Amino acid sequence: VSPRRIGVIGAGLMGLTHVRLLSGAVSGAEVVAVSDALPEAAERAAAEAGVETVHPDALDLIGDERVEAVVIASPAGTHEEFAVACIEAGKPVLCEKPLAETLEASRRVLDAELAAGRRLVQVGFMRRFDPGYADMKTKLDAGLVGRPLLVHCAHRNPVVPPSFGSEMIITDTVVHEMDTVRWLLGQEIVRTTVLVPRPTRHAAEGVQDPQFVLFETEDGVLADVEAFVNAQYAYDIRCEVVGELGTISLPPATPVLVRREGRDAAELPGRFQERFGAAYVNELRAWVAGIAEGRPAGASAWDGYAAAAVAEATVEALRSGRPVDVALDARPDFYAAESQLIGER
Ligand code: ISE
Repeated sequence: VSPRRIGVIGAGLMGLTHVRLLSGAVSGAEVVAVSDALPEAAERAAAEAGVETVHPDALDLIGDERVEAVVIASPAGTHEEFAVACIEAGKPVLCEKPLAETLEASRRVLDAELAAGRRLVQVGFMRRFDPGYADMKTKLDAGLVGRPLLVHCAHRNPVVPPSFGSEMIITDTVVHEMDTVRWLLGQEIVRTTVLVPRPTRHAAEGVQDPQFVLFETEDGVLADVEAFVNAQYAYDIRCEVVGELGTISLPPATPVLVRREGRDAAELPGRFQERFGAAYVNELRAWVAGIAEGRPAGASAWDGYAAAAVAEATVEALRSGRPVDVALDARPDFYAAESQLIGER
């Protein structure tokens, strides 16, 4: 079978990661075009991966008849325009999180897919493809610990750029737990609260870091998330589900323990690309396989829209210091049946 021809929009940190993984770790796919607002970035990515075509304009890449499917890894403010263009071109699209920059923009992408009547959008919530999280979901769904009651999460980055403000901690970092909690529990988040301790002196002036976020789900489960993006020591992700019969915890990312000179030391990841390397490969493999088999994989446009609704409410909770209800429309049946086919024109 000839490999699926992929176009990648964005040649920055994530775009380059996807170009490299699609070229080197995902059989059945080849990157045939790259675009970036900075031509030299696109040229560099293309040269490195042996990609034949560079499109200065992302819409030209989407319209390129050689491009069969698209990865969007450009800034969040461009996601709506490019995702809608892919839907209108009938091309499957893997859109990096978030689905779009605002709730309204996410709703417009959702409506475009509903109008097309085909599940073409997968959102890049890659933790669903992390082996540890996937095993947690399998054991939860098997009822091993009974009904979940509480979820405890920690999301620690060692450092972020000074431009990474208090609200980005919610929209760019905690957004992962918004999807993870919804996906693990199979429930929507209906209320959100943000509490703040005294800030770390390692955060930029005026940035509230850490933050303590509390989600309540539609069936009354409470999920707390410690978000700490200037934790200094490592990239450290924790997740524990507490059920009526026991708990299920994310395994440590440490592959090996080294004992020497009287110490027992574990190597901790320093960056999210390292901690979730397998998740990114698995996500791309599932996306490419899903296209070939005509069935969607991973987070849908609905999941991206629901995460945007939770993010909007959580930013409001941070600003107001009060609990905020999540304004979420009813989920269309189109997204209830997981077997929705991508189909081919
Ligand atoms: C980044 O965009 C990610 O996706 C990482 O998983 C997250 O830990 C980091 O805080 C984000 O900036």
